Amino acid sequence: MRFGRRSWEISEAEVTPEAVFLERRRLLGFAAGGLAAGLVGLPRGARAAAVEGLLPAKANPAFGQGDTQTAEKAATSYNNFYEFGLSKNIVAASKKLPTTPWTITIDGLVEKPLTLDIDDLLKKVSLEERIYRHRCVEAWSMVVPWTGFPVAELVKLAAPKAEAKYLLMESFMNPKVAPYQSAPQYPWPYVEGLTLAEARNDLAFLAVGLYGKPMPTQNGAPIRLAVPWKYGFKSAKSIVRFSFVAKRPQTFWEALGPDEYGFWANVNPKVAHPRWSQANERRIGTEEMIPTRLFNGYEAEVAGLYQGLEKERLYM
Ligand SMILES: Nc1nc2c(c(=O)[nH]1)N[C@H]1C(S)=C(S)[C@@H](COP(=O)(O)O)O[C@H]1N2
Ligand SMILES: [Mo]
Repeated sequence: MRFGRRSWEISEAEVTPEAVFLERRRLLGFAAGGLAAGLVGLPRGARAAAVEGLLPAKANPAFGQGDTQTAEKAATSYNNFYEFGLSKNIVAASKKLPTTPWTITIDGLVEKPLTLDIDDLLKKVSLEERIYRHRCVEAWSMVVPWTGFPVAELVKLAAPKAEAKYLLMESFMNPKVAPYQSAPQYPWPYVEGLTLAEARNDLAFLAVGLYGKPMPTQNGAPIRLAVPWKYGFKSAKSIVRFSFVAKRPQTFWEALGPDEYGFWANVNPKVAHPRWSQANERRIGTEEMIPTRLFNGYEAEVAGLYQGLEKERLYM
């Protein structure tokens, strides 16, 4: 039980008729757009995210040709974000996460450790739009336009030392707004990781927008990973820390169920999950069933990363 005022609640002094009206609208879930969701509920002094001024970004035609995009409504209302609940319907709960300002730490075995606001990070990279497939380990999938920049750009900014072999990514920790983070049975915060070779692969992407708009909170605002050749749980949402480390990090899902969710988690229709087949997938929105492809169809881009690693559990 907590008795103090939560950071996202408005104080007595701020209770003007407009604020009451907007707060009620927000609680009823009406004003998903700018005004109520963007202003009410944020700590005093919060500002609009700089990403808005950078959108829409130029589409990169090298990615996403030939795929039918998933309807925006489906991709932004059917989500996995377990900090906010175990159902797919976490949109309203996730909106309680304040995402401006948002501080990012880049640390570990690097020449240039950095702590900076996401707005300042965005000044150091260039944004583009890429259409990627996304395949959840639960056998549903989608095709969406992310706006962001390659993870390789962040690696370059950090200048990792020779001893750095992995990039660890950590999601936010804020049990006051994310109810499931108070449940002791989960190893929060959500942690994921890539080898540095994977992180430098051009496909590995840090997304700050979706469908040409700032990233919706439920999809991982303000910044989330998109590694489309891997099962969806690798793509950590709402990242606050990038840490360059020598040892393979233990991830959230490995800590929970090492026999079911491995570190590599590359998509492979021939390697079943212990409890279900991975041969086919359901496209959300259309509910079409289609065959799953090796590396989610990105074999040409990423297969080379795994040469010599055939003895590892690459596909779990
Ligand atoms: N922090 C965090 N990141 C996360 C998750 C999560 O629960 N918490 N779920 C993962 C899973 S299982 C999937 S399939 C994708 C879902 O992303 P989407 O909701 O944008 O489709 O986010 C991944 N990233
Ligand atoms: Mo997933």
